[in-house]
Amino acid sequence: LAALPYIYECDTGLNRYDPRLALIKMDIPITEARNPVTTTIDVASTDDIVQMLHMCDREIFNGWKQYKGLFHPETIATIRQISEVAVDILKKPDGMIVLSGCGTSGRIAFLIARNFNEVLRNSGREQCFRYLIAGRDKALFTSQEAPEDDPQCGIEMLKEVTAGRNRVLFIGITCGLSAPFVAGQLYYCMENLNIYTPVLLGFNPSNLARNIKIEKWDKTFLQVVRLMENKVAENKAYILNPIVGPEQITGSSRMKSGTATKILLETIFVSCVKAYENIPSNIEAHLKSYQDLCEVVYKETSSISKLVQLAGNSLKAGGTISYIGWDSLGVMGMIDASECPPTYGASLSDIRGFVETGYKLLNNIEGDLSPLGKYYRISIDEFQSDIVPGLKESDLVILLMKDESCTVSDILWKSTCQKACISFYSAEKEDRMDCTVSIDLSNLITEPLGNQHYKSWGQLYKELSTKWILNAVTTGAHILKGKVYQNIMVDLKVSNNKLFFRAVGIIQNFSNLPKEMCQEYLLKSIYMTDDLSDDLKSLQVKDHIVKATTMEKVVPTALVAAILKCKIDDARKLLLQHHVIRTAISDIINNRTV
Ligand code: F1P
Repeated sequence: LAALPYIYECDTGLNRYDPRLALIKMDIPITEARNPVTTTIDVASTDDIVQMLHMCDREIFNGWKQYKGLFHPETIATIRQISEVAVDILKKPDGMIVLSGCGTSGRIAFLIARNFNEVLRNSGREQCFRYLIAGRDKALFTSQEAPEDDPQCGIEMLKEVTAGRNRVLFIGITCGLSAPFVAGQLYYCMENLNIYTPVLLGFNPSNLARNIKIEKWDKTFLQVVRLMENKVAENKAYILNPIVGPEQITGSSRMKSGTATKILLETIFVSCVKAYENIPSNIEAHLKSYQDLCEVVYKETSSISKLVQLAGNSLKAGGTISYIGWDSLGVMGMIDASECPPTYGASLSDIRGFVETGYKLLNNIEGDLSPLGKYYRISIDEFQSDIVPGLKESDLVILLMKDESCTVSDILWKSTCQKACISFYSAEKEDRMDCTVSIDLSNLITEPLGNQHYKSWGQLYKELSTKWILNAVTTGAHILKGKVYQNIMVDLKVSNNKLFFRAVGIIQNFSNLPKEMCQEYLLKSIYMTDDLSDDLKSLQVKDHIVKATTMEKVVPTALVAAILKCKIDDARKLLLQHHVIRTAISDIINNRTV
């Protein structure tokens, strides 16, 4: 195993493992690199899993190698400048702030827009925040990754939401500096600088932005970044890209990058709202409060790891995990749950999030989506009617309680399922719970956050604490279920362009075959054939994605076939003999046979 490449080649096509370095080389995007801290996370104890997650989360604040981090003066100056633009927008009657992204980035955009609109509403001002997410509101709950690859779709949605506005701050979030949906929007903003101030928010150095052809477009993401850099020099655009280090599970940008997105956007807008009210703000101190929060949360490592164990037991036994959350903590649960199918190939029922009053609380653009089907029924009442009666001993329900007022009906208590809670108040530990993670925020030193309208600020810290804990729950549970090999999720869904090339990189990493051959194995697995016709080979990546999205175990099958140089059908049969992907892959790699 020691001889295995430390990194895998990603779609820049440049990086090759050099055993003498045994380090992540410069030309791999940081968000796609492997984190040395977690290479043995797949065989670690639950305590160690949580500790590794903690060490990696610390890198968000401590920085990564020689790169510019969160506390770098340049980062702080850019936050301040963007915040000033936002203040200017708040003062304009026709101003608008648009936060846009794909997958997790779009969901965080939604969360922030929702929260800050609430702050504006509470102080009697116009709610000028809007969110855009590729795939629209359905993508808030279920991954809709194909529209992520469509720059034109991004542009149309941006035009639609900003129609009639004369002053727009646009923040395009793409952790990997890679999403075509956002690239199109940034480009459109640059073409219309009289109205838009574009901001690119992500976590790679600019030169590592994706430089792969975007289908149906004539630019790569890197080219858009280069154009932006010219505008940055004229103060007409901003690039906010501190480096927070590689993800705990390779490429899983929902984790550290998602956290850093939330921190940065909140810092910008807390500072903006305060400046609007003439309250001075200290950006560095605000960032520091999140760093302290990280320690407060992980102080509870032993109870978090107990929760991870419960969640792992449930998934291993074929049970489900349900998050029941009050206020925006419910949104955090919903976000965490929605990421499991694309990240871990989980089913839609494996992990679900339910939110207090459902859509009424979400305040999403398209309103009530429950007619779309059972996975869109998200209120606590719907949980009680649809889910509780069928709960079994192997199922786990986690309550995300913001304060003492949170209660669930007695039917849940009568159920034989496992029950856990995350709470932020110092109530007696609920003795009906199988596990309680209690986070004490009372000693957290936060910057004075201004007048009474901001009493909800404390909620921001509760949200982030919840994100950290739930990310640990679902990451840890899937590791325990054997979905992760070393620190690579080998059973990912090939549901967009980035993931297609990530899959090719994974196959190359473990088979040491040339990239073209690895791509062929992936296609063979997608089309379940050993003979790829010229017609199939000539299709575009987007066509392969459409086919692959609906399929199971595409990457493991291709990987096994590539390692053993066997037929696709034989690879499938070999995998069927193993319940656990991790042991299948590790047996095959170690023995080159099973
Ligand atoms: C967007 C994203 C991720 C998701 C998956 C596919 O990434 O949807 O949120 O987990 O990796 O891509 P990005 O544009 O923020 O890099």
